[in-house]
Amino acid sequence: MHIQWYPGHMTKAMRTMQESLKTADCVIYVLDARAVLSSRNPAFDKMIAGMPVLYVFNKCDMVERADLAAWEKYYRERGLQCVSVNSTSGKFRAEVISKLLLLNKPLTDKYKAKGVNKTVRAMVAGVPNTGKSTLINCLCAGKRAATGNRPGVTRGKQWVSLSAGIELLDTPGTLPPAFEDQTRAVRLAMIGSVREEVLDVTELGLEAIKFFAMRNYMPFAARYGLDSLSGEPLEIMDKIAQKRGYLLGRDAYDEERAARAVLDDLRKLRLGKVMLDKVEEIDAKQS
Ligand SMILES: Nc1nc2c(ncn2[C@@H]2O[C@H](COP(=O)(O)OP(=O)(O)OP(=O)(O)O)[C@@H](O)[C@H]2O)c(=O)[nH]1
Ligand SMILES: [Mg+2]
Repeated sequence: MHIQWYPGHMTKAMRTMQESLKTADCVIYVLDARAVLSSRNPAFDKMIAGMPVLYVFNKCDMVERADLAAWEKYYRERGLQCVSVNSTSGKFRAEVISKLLLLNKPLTDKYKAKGVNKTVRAMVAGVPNTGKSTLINCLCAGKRAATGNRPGVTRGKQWVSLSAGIELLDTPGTLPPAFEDQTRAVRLAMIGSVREEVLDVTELGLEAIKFFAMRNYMPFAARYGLDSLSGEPLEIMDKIAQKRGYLLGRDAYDEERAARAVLDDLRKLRLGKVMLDKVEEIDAKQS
């Protein structure tokens, strides 16, 4: 499968972000905890080079604690500030705010020396559907920014004031200009950051099956009553369709329906807490 998606509004969004960055002191970079690597946008990384960044591993409730701890260690060893968050819970609010203030301390101290209380302006950015607006609502302890479980909910610009001397700018999710790395593209699609209209759902389902087979992830086999994950992805998909009774006519399988079931199960945690990007994969690539 080859995912290629870069609609006009994305170019515009990137340009708007470049403009907004001029008035921002720092960036809150919201990554999906399931895909810490794939949800980085290299074009955006370039844009924010040199700025203070707080990396938020959001949706931490969707992965195992130990898997995410490996990413936290990886980031911290590189001197990067990160925090794991479940934005749908208020529990993480204080930690994020204190990390944000700490990140900006050199700046606020400089102003304080001149007798000025500087408001910290943070731009909240990330690929679509990572939970940027939900995080803002969580930090503001109230519903202010529009959210929804599909990519592309936030379109315009929205600055939100926090009582703690912080202002947040919500931005629309932006994808890398071209998906050079198809593994990354597939994983973004698996977590729901790519609009379904531009995807072949059956193909994506096959990619998901390929992923689980590669990991030999037995909870996947268990969910669909399969003995093993060996064989071609299409054979596995047909077995799932057969077990579920997803048929088209008398002897054809409804592969799209099987694909939808797999993707839905993955996104709703019915396959367990699946970490798509593992730190070891970077090491493997580099060695
Ligand atoms: N489980 C879980 N779900 C979350 C979390 N944060 C956000 N969500 C859900 O993820 C979906 C997307 O959230 P949004 O806040 O709209 O995401 P966004 O990044 O603003 O999306 P765009 O504006 O489309 O780029 C919603 O269904 C949220 O409820 C989290 O920490 N854990
Ligand atoms: Mg949003």
